[in-house]
Amino acid sequence: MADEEEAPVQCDNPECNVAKDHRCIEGLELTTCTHYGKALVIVDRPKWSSAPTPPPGVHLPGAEALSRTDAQLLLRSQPCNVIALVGPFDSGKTSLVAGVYDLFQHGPVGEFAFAGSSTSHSFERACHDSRRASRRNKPKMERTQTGDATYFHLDLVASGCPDKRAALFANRSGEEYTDSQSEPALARDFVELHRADVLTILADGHNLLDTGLRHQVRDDVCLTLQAFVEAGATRPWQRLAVVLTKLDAVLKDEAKTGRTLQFFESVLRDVQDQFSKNFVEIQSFRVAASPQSRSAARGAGMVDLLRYWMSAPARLQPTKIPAVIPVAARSFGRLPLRVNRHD
Ligand SMILES: Nc1nc2c(ncn2[C@@H]2O[C@H](COP(=O)(O)OP(=O)(O)OP(=O)(O)O)[C@@H](O)[C@H]2O)c(=O)[nH]1
Ligand SMILES: [Mg+2]
Repeated sequence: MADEEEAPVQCDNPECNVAKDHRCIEGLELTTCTHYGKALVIVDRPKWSSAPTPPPGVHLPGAEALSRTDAQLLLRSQPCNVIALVGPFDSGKTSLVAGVYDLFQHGPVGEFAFAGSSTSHSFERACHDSRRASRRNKPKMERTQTGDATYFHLDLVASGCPDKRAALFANRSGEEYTDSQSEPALARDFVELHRADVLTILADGHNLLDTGLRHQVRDDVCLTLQAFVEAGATRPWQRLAVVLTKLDAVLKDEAKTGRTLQFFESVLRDVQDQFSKNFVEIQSFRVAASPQSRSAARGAGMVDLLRYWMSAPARLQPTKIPAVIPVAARSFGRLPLRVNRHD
């Protein structure tokens, strides 16, 4: 009877082929995967025809930061690396995203060339306040509003590679990440973490200079990661980047530079000790995305970071499955095979 037919295998992750191969794309047991068993929801872009009266003039596509739904559509349409930027308020997340876009204004960055963006208005707005055209004496960045993460999109082409690959940067207000330290369950709703290829956690270089505040920086990094792990928001195939921001401030205060960098290295060691088993790779970087002095060049350290962000996603690399050799029921079948060697 129709009622007794087996329910179809389904998963709300569009990249997962569990219906065909019965294997979770994230390498999890089907019973523990949070996507398994949920129906795939296909969300259509709104069409002009559904609007009551289209506004007059030429209709150009929007170029604002993407919502979660638009980011999902982009993920389905092309190869993409997702980069989640995590750090407390003022640690430099938005400046880092704007800094990457700004680097491409002068041509290719390392082996990567710019190949387009669907969020150029938001990039431009984020860059404006740190440019001379804003007529500010000091670069200033608007604080990111609380609420769902928004996504900045860049298409890049690596030299020697014919196809473009997108970078999708998830940007969220720092307060929300800080709140998750005391309430890890909040991190379950940070969807950008679940799909991130590179989780990027920021350590504010300016605060690392201060002997009182630097311990808070260490706690912010370790407690935030601990909360994400407890909430099940990380994946074992993810890479982790631990990034010291505002390198110019650290280099400017020469008397404190050495000890500040040493302290950052000790934060990195703590992260490696506690979280090596949770990530496929952990690397550290030192960057100046929006320097306020000449002690570091604009974009210092960011080429290496961009290379790490765009490295081949580990989630797509085949994992070793231990071979299980069935034990034969009959003694004859358990005799070792004799292999003829022709040396
Ligand atoms: N000296 C220096 N200051 C920087 C650098 N990058 C960012 N800043 C400053 O740090 C402040 C905070 O930067 P944001 O990028 O807004 O920080 P955020 O992490 O996005 O902050 P929230 O959106 O509030 O969570 C701004 O005033 C920036 O100008 C840098 O490389 N050097
Ligand atoms: Mg911000």
